[in-house]
Amino acid sequence: MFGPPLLLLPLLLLHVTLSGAAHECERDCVVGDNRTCLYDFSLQEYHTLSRACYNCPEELADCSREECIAGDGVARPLITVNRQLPGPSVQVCEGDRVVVDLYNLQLSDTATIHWHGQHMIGQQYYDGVPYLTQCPVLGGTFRYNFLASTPGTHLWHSHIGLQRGSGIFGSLVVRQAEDPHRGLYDTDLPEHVVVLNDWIHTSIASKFLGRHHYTDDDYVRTILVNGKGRNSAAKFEGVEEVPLPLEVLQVTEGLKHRLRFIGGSGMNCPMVVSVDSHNLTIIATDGDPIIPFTADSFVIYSGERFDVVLEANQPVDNYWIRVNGLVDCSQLECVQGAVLRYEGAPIQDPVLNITYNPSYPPGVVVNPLNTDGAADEEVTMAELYALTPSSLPETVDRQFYLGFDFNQVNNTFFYNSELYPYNQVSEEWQVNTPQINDISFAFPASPPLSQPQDEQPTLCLYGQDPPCDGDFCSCTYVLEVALGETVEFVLVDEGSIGDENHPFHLHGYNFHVVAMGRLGTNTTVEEVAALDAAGGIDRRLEDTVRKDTVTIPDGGYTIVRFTADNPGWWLMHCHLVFHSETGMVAALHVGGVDDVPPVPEGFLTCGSFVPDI
Ligand SMILES: [Cu+2]
Repeated sequence: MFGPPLLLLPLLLLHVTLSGAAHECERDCVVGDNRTCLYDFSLQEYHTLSRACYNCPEELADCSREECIAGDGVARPLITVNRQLPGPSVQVCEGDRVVVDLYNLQLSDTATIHWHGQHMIGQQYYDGVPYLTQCPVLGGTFRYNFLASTPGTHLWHSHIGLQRGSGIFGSLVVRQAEDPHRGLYDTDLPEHVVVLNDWIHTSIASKFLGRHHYTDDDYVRTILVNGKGRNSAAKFEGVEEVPLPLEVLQVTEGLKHRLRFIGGSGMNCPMVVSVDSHNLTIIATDGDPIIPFTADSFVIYSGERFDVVLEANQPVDNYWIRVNGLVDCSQLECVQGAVLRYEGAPIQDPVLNITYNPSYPPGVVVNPLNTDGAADEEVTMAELYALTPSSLPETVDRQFYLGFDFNQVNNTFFYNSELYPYNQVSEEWQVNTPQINDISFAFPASPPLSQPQDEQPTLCLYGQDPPCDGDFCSCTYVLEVALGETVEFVLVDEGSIGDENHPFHLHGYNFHVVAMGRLGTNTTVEEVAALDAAGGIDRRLEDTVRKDTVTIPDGGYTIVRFTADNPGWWLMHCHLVFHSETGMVAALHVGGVDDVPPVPEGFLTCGSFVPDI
């Protein structure tokens, strides 16, 4: 096997020859035309404003050079795929085979790639979750190979550590030859895929360690739109904002354009998206089509996707696409603009100012933060309608209550209960632990999916007492479900500390969102269960939207249902990297060993080595 230095040269040559041209799989989809789509992902440490940028940002034209990542004009280390931010856009047709060769060229870290939104039915081994579905990739090459069988707007990202928050993400779009919403828009352009992410001015590892082992905050600095933006925190940092070129979405007067928005954030940065003088007709979320719903703005959380139709029905001009950040994007007033430019409009920014405004624009907002859903102009995901009709049975086979919260415990990763316990340090040193049902998830030493013969001593099951070290409980927390059972999750954000929120993501499935509500700034699983038992929670069982990522309101609940028809080991977790990497995670285990395909020949293996002494 070749080591990384030998691989580097041919890879870079390949990327040079591919650059600029669209991938052959990025095309209008036609029935019967299915292709095998090959991609090379070279994952390596990198830096903004590297030598590829020449004189950027002093010379703004240099900022658009190939392999130059300008970010918001502030120098910082990051990790990239193919020296791009976001990484390469994978845009294919339903039924295409996607083959991605992952070359891990990092100095020491491992990698995996998760195909967020693809259900991976029959191809469970390529879901990309370390220590659950595969071993982490250290060196060499790992080939992902799957059929793009879940249509819609999705994303891919690293599932190792904090890498997703460091630049290892990109869009994954699966178009259909016969899209049920085809009549609603005139264009569905590859360049109208919009990846939104939060942005800081240090490495994500530095941010994480400063937050969890020192007294740093977890505030975000700004937002990027398809990797572009300006430093909206400049005034707080006492520096000049660099007028970098912004992302431009070109539209044509009189036409209806399908725009595909992707929530690529790593930290807690829900984003309010709106377009000046235009409303947005939402036609799909997380890949699944909905009955079109016209709104003035929507909020997108980490891991979510919204497809909207924008009708270019205003005078030819430039208009702001405004993205305002909430929660940890609010302290430093994170705001970013992209330009909606009509064909024929002057090449310049819109004349209006763009300043931070965390209020929803006048009119209707879809998917607002931490709402009880009572106000007419605030429309939650539980109130929209799927395009595909459905009628769920009144009862389910299995019901799970999952309480999400920050707990004041002596997490052994951050505290030593004898030397510096939680209660003996001052408040600025007290970092709280995100948990599900008071348990921090611990990954097993080897993946139960690909090494089913291995003993898993760290496993603990829902309903059983977890192992604890003092007040800190940690294990590989598993929800067991038989193949074909109907399942309900009552997701509760107890919200005892702060007004955050948790975007919940389930691998391998999408689920019906049957209820969402808020009791107050905090609640408990017991309180929600009592309210439910007293008939205080209405579940809608007809034509509910199906999602794979959904917000849980702080101090409230989101109730989701699905049929467990996809066997395997599926991660379910808060989609914020600081929360998931500190254990706000569980694993859904559906069916048995005989229900999944055999392990691919030569698949990576890993585990502990502890022979008898
Ligand atoms: Cu969270």
